[in-house]
Amino acid sequence: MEISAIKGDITKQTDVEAIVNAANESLLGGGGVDGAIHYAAGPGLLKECRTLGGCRMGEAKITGAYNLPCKYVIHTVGPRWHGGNNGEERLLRSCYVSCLELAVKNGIRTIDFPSISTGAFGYPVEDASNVAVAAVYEFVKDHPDEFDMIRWVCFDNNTLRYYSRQIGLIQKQLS
Ligand code: AR6
Repeated sequence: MEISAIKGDITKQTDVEAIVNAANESLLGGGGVDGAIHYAAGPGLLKECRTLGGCRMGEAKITGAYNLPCKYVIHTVGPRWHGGNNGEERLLRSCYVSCLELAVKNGIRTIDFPSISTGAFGYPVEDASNVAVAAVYEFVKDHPDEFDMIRWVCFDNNTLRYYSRQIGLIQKQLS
């Protein structure tokens, strides 16, 4: 079982069954990683998303992956940052848990996450990485045999640095 962070484009990963999309409530596309995923998947993805009736913040929905190299896309809606006292942490944690629950339900053992909420939604990346990495380790502790790989694909060096550091800190505590 591997938990890791790499730098890259999440739409280009060829060794995972599912990638997570940082979407908005409409599930009808947008900019950032959402735009990149819809562009790479092709119009079939939008067509399937139209049938889903959107998604609430902190929840997740699963679709096929169409022209992407993976099998599934798990769409989640992160919180918008409003200073940190508006449930942002609870909602961000809920995104990770909802995605991992959907993965388990669908027999997905390898999954890539983007840095949910830290782009257009403005969540400070250091805080988001702490919440995200803690949520994943906690989930895996309760589901020890369900995954082979959980990985963040970070688009820039700064984001990668925070996720790598947080993973390193937790791994040190556990060893
Ligand atoms: N691969 C990996 N990470 C990426 C990629 C990519 N191809 N492209 C961008 N990122 P954002 P959010 C990084 O804004 O903050 C959309 O319009 C990006 O650098 O994509 O959750 C949706 O429709 C950043 O580190 O997502 C929503 O309306 C991270 O992905 C809204 O933005 C997240 O940035 C969601 O905002």
